[in-house]
Amino acid sequence: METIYTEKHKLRDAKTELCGGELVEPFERPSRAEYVLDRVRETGLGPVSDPDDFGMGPILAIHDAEFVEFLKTAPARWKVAGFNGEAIPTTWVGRRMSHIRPNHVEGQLGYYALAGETSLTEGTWEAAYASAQVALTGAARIRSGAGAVFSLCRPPGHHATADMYGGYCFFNNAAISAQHFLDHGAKRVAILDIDFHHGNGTQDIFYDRSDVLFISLHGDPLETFPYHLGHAEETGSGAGTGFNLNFPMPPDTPFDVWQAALHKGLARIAEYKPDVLIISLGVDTFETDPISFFKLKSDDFLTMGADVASAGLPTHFIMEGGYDVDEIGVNAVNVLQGFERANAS
Ligand code: SP5
Ligand code: ZN
Repeated sequence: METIYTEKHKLRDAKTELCGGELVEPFERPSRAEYVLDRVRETGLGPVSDPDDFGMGPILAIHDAEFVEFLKTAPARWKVAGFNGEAIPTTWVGRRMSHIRPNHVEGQLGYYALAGETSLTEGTWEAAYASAQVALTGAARIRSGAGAVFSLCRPPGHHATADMYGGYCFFNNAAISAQHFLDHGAKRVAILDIDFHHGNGTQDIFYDRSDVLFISLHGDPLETFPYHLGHAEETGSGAGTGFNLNFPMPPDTPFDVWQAALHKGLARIAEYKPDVLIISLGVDTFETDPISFFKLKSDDFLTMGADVASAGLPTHFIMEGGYDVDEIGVNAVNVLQGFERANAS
């Protein structure tokens, strides 16, 4: 399987994350992608290629233009406003407050952030742009006939909505990939999100549409990030009713329980008959992930890869989360190797 990767992810290198009332070293750090790349090379998974440049068009097919401009300019504007730390929101649009966009950069952070842990920094926009190009290049390979591709995206994307960033995400790589397939002849795309956290951004972007089926397995939002979306009752709206499927699960969920939800999701995908399957691949379901609470073991990632292969679809793997950095390479590549071994046998 080919991997798409660029070193430009290193431009996303925040020094601070707001965590438990302290500013700590971010969990989402450059070494994550390095360890995954090392493991891709060590296992001989396949060639590693640079992304092509598809420009802003496919990003703007998903994201609001003023939001994109805000991400690009906010770090410099934050400095000009006289602030010394990295840009983090201090306000939110609370219930019954106005959705009029403020002029001041501090107010705009509150307007565009869906979470406060993610600092905006110089370089973030360029890294997020490159991450989207990685996903677009992976999608193009599938369109050219590849059976499976691994887009080693960083920063991740599944928490980003059309006009909100947060949860370490800026551009929604999976959504950008899905729309790219639809704009080039696909009729139906399924996105299966197996990151520990609910893919609130992807759900929100496609919530009223039937041309994208969104399925997410995740920690119950009553107990964990992103807290305010991801309940089982969220099944889509309007034309999208029945095309959104959430499987929230409680603390300490072991693999057999998680896998039963995966099988239900795969059954729905089989019924939907998509032209292509996108996997939002987070490995923060791992038992020692520092910010998550599922109990999956490294070998379980091989099994889930084989299960995904049983769908028999062109499959675009897009990297999302995973914060036990020492094990992220083994766990992520195990999914891909499990997929490939199942296809070979
Ligand atoms: C892409 C992705 O996986 N994003 C996850 C964003 C999670 N952000 C909130 C992290 C909260 C960390 N709290 C620390 C708890 C330590 N036990
Ligand atoms: Zn996650």
